[in-house]
Amino acid sequence: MSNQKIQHHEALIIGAGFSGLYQLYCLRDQLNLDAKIIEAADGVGGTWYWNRYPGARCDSESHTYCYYFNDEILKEWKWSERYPAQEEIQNYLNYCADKLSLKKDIYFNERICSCFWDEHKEIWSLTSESGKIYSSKFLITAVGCLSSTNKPEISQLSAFEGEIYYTGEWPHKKIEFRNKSVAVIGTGSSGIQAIPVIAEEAKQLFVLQRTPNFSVPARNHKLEESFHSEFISKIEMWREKMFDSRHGHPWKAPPRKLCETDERERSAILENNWEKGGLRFRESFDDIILDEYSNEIISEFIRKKIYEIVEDAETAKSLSPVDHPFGTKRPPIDTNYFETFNRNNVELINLKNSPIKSCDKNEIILEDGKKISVDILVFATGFDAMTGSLQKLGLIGKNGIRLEDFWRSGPQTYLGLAIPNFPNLFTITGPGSPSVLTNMPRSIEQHVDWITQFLRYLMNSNMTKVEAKAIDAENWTEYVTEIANKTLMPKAGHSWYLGANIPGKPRVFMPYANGLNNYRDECETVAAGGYTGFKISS
Ligand code: NA7
Repeated sequence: MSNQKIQHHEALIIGAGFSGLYQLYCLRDQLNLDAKIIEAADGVGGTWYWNRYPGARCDSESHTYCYYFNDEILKEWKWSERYPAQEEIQNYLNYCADKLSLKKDIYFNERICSCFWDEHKEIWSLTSESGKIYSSKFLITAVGCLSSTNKPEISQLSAFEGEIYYTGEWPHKKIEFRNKSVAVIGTGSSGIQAIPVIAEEAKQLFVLQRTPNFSVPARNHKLEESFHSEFISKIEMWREKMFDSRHGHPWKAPPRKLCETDERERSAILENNWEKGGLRFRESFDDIILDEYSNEIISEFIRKKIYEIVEDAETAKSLSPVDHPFGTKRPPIDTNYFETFNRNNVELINLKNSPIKSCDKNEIILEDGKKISVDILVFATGFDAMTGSLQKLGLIGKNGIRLEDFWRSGPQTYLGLAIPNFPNLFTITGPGSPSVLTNMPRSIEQHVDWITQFLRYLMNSNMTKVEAKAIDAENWTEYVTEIANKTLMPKAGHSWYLGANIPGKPRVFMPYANGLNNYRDECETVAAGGYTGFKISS
């Protein structure tokens, strides 16, 4: 029996990104709980700590991609660009953590690999990879939805003698692409951001594309000095607009259907919004994700843009998505992505024609025998999204039930916030909540506020134990699927929303697709009813 010291706290939070930092602030400064964060990295930032690849940038607009719980922070921090780059977000989160004195309550460099519910003591017992043991009454996961890197198996990858990087775990140093031949595998958001930047430096860039993706120009730009003063004079307006929307962005699709709008008018609207750029383009009409005909028109609009931008017709064809409706996979926004394929040092390799077969010491070998000689291999191959990071925590609940077993046929949650058999555990932006379909800080604040309010309720009523009821979680999970099936979202058969990018992962549409505004109302109804769907005891 080890006599190792156990660090016990009233609440533990895993992860020091947007969600963990705000949750710590609420528990410590609002509820006066003894709460700590445990964080694998040596600094705060979460997703923005790890994703430092060239071109990494947020696709929400900066003045919306930040905390709204504290007006002083909103007033003090001035964003420099329409879309913040990774470094600026990382600096922002450091500034917030310092301002709120959060770092002193974070255990850094500690990666949790096992979380065990001790039924006898009614506490969570956590073990880190370094062997330290922590325990707490309440456990809150703030591990992010896109933080477990997908590292596809490629035959003979270990024989490759060049440099290998993963966008989701980018090294904390400048990577030199000059005079190098580089291959980027993957054309999701990360690849689409990294490719134009790497192309400017590398001697030769090969883009290895399995599935072409729709992308809309971001139209990023520096923000004028006057932007900030105007913005802070209307904080309440921005806040209301975001919380009242489906996506947590401060705009809404107007109540008009593409399929009912005549051709001239709809082209004018689409052209105008294409020029505005970014995620607003998708909100041109309110039936894009609901109506196949409308979606096909907007999809075709983007395909035409690709043909206009890309000079080589064969390349344009390969870059044009035809296998999924626009917006049913997370829609990237870009700076010069399609233009990059007009450069002499960039070559598109269509893996649909010939997949990767293997590697040798300085080459990637395709099934058709083609050999691509490279110095650097960049995997922009995404994440085991939404469930991967939770499962890596080694969660074991009541009666020894393991999370990976309980979720063998797909994640079961109640509101995306709690899991039956896992008492006193809350999952910020868990599967079954709007999360990745929204502007994340808005979903995070809604979840953290709700959890904080629930813990306050428990404390006020002298209750110490809470668990989601199995039947309510089953119903919620079915409901999440039903909602998704009313949209075109499940039609992107290979998307990570469905878990289809990870071999063997069950295909279940994981995020709640009925809008953050409606979701928030549903959570409020649960709270107002005395937390229906939960077993609460002392
Ligand atoms: P994504 O969107 O999952 O994109 C991953 C890309 O990698 C995508 O093009 C995949 O092709 C490709 N991929 C994955 N595995 C392979 C293999 N084995 N071979 C070839 N190509 C592969 O991840 P991102 O990091 O770009 O973006 C995720 C989110 O992070 C994004 O929405 C932002 O919010 C930040 P596929 O489409 O599966 O054929």
